[in-house]
Amino acid sequence: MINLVLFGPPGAGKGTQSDMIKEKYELLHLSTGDLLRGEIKAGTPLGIKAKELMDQGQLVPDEVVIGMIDSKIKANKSGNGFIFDGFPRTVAQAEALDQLMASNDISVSGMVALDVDEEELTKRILKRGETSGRTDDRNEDLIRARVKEYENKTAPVANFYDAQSKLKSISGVGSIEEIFGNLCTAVDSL
Ligand code: B4P
Repeated sequence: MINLVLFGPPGAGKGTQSDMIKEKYELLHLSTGDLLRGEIKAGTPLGIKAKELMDQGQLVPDEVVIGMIDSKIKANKSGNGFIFDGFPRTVAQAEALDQLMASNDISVSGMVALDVDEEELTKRILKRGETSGRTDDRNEDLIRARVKEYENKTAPVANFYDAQSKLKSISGVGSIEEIFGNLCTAVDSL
């Protein structure tokens, strides 16, 4: 069983690489961003609140995303494993994930971080915004706010896994196939 945390700043390519990783290793892909966008599309009270925060480049409260992930782990714990994309995004979420996994007799195998500089992130997200319809992709100020939120609240999550000797970093710049090759090497070594 492989339980992979794919980590990186907004626009680092987590979603892009997750789609390929889930096929190769037959993992269940859990993207909190996708789950939240599903709630927004369905017009649920959770989605309405989440949209407000996401449109300001802010994170959604920990208990909301932890609750969404909890039920998915319980329902799928007998499969080949999970790829967590965009989760955990705070140290509190990382602690909660460890507890959720332990209560299901499984554990996080490791985290792979995709390194990409801010200029490249901004370029990618603005380009995605031309077609994605995502209101959080629409301008540079908002993207900067998301990167700031990442630096303040999410970057410390890498230290959390590093302290458990579970962190590997690879470059997230280059062709999608090249990055996928390096990511598979990192996953195989977990
Ligand atoms: P997410 O949906 O996780 O979105 P993301 O960080 O923007 O994207 P990702 O890294 O997956 O980039 P992608 O592959 O698409 O989060 C959105 C929001 O939801 C957050 O801001 C937050 O408000 C909320 N949220 C989500 N999870 C949360 C949590 N756990 N706690 C609290 N709040 C949470 O790649 C980006 C673009 O780059 C794409 O267009 C892609 O085609 C392109 N690209 C990918 N790889 C490339 C490459 N190698 N070269 C060139 N372009 C590339």
